[in-house]
Amino acid sequence: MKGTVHYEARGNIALLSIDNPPVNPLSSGVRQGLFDGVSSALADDAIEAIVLTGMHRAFIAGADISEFGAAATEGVGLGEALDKMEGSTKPIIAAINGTAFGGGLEVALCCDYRIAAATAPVGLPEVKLGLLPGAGGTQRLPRLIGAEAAVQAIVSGNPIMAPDALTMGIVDRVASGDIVDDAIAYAQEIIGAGAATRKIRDLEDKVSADRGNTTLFEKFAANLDKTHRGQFAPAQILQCIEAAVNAESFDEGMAVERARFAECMSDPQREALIHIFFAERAANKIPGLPKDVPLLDINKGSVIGAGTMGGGIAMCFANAGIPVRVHDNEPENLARGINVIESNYARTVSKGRLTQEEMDKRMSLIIPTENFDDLGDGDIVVEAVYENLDLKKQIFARLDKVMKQGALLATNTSGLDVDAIAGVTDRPEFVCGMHFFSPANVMRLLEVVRGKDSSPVVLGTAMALGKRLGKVSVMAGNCPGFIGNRMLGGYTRQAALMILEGATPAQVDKVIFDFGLAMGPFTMNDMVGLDLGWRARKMMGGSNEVTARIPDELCELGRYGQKNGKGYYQYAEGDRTPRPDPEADAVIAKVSEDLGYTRRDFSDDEILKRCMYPLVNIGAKLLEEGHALRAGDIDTVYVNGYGFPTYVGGPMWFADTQGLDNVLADMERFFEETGDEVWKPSDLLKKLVSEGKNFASLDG
Ligand code: 3H9
Repeated sequence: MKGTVHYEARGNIALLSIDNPPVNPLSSGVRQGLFDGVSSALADDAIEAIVLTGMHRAFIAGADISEFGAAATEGVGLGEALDKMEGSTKPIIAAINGTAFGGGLEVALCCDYRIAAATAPVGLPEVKLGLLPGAGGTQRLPRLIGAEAAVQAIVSGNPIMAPDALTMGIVDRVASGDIVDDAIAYAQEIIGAGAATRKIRDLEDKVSADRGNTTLFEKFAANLDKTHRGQFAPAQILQCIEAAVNAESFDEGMAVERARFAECMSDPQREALIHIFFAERAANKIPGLPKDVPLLDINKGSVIGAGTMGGGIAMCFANAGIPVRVHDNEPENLARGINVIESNYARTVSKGRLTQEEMDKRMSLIIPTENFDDLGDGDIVVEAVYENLDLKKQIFARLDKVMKQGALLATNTSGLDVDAIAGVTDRPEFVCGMHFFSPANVMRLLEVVRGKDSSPVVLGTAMALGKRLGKVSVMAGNCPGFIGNRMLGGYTRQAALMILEGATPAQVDKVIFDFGLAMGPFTMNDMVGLDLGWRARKMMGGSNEVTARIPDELCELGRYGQKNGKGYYQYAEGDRTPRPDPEADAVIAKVSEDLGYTRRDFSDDEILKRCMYPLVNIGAKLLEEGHALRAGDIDTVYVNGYGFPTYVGGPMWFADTQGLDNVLADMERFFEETGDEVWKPSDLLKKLVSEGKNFASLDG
């Protein structure tokens, strides 16, 4: 069995300590240990109360996610262990030493009293895995804190820090000293006062106050489309909490929870979300990079470029408490960049998500400098100037002279050749790519790009720094566009071709929006500004690409996108809603005719495949070449950096769910119809199909 619970009699108190490192999920041995521990304590007349705590860094991280979908597990079930606890005639005190998430909090809710360390987060994050709390959480939490607060906590799945949990009534106390000592002292108080048990299932007043209040649930249901569009679990959660309020009895509510939990368990979204959970963690593990590789000490950072990217990256350092110098060769840009950072923080303060004191602290960590040489004492420098290889090479040649020995030299290029950049230095082993996504202070993804000479120390340091900055880091090989942007090229190109062939921007965008992305490619282009690409192409003497013709024509007519109210769509004054525009549609039809296309109708299914399957095929090529280490890494990139719906699991997972034989057949058909190289199926895809395997099988 996996994990255990240690039993220790401390006078009249039984101390149960959960031991399943690193985060104590409720694996078989833990469930069995809870059951046995409580049984032993009940059988011993000398024991008057039980204290339950976690060893290592968590109380309990929840059910053991790795057991989901596995064949029948050993030992007692969680329900049996919880029944044993709830049936205890001796009070049980949860000593929440660290994270109590999901089933972990549900265990604590089956205890009679709860005391938490001040730093411990509690919460029911099951929704993030496509699930709902299935061990009584949807029934007990509303009884403890009321239906409205319970809906907010369970539908958001967000962690609640112990002091807030105390205010909400989830815990009874916050420890001021050692959590176990304080819990034992608390237990003695409870014993002194008569050793009363206190079962949440018997609390009625909070839920009866809301009985018959349908507007409460209607209000939340109406909001789900905004907060959790396309997701299955949130509506199920509402039904469970409604049952907690309105069902005849606690047990009847539990039956609703069991039924809804089973529905979530068998929903494909659950599998996709758990795939992403493990993929994000696996991404940190780099084959050939020993876990104990000595890392560079990063105590001070330097950033070059005070534009949107540079400013956002500097904020990442400051947010993590790392002082950072920011340099821009234009003093006005530097001043503007610092102002933007300040107003970003000020906005967060005004929303109540940051204190003024914390903002001041972070601002004090960001040190602007007009002097390039000042950057030299950074343990790391991140170059974040615009995408121009020559410029980046010039900067790295200067950095090589200025940066202290042993510093990590990173480029934030979004797709240029890292080896060419490293090659201008005398220390290419200290160079790698660190590709942040815009806005860097918000987006979770970081692509760490491995140059041919990047040393394991440098790569390990960049990955670890990513974690410290709160990022999900993925290692990418050095190829044009790395993982994310290389794949994206295929997606945007197909979208552009389809509107030449007869689809409309609105139709393509609707298919992509309905699939779960925040917006389709044409709304996105209008938002970014069509003129950016148009000007860049002009500077290079124009483009022969057929896909450039429509945006170029639109720009020639002064249609730059949202910024001036018209692009692929038209926009009303002060409103960002894209509305189809006959003038733009006429431009599209004309260009399409000029280029000799015969316009035809597209089904939504074809549009989706034409947009998604290039991602899959290019992703497969990246795997084949070794530029992506795992299919899960690619999925991690797409859900964290490109707004791909997490509940679909990323493009490679999506392909698996479609059946790779079907995906291959469609690609072969598209190749035959268009001759476009992107449809030439990768060898890896063909091999997987011939072996009856899928992408997930590659990751083990
Ligand atoms: C649930 O509880 C359902 C119930 O309501 C109903 C049941 C009937 N299981 O993230 P880290 C592993 S659903 C198995 O790097 P951190 C993780 O894979 C669950 N393994 O550490 C990693 O393994 P490895 C509801 C788990 O300190 C290692 O632990 N609970 C689990 O940055 C370290 O993880 C959740 O959704 C698990 N539950 O963050 C909580 N959790 O080293 C999910 C972690 O081999 N977990 N592992 O890569 C988390 O949010 C974070 O892991 C946590 C620690 C905050 C706990």
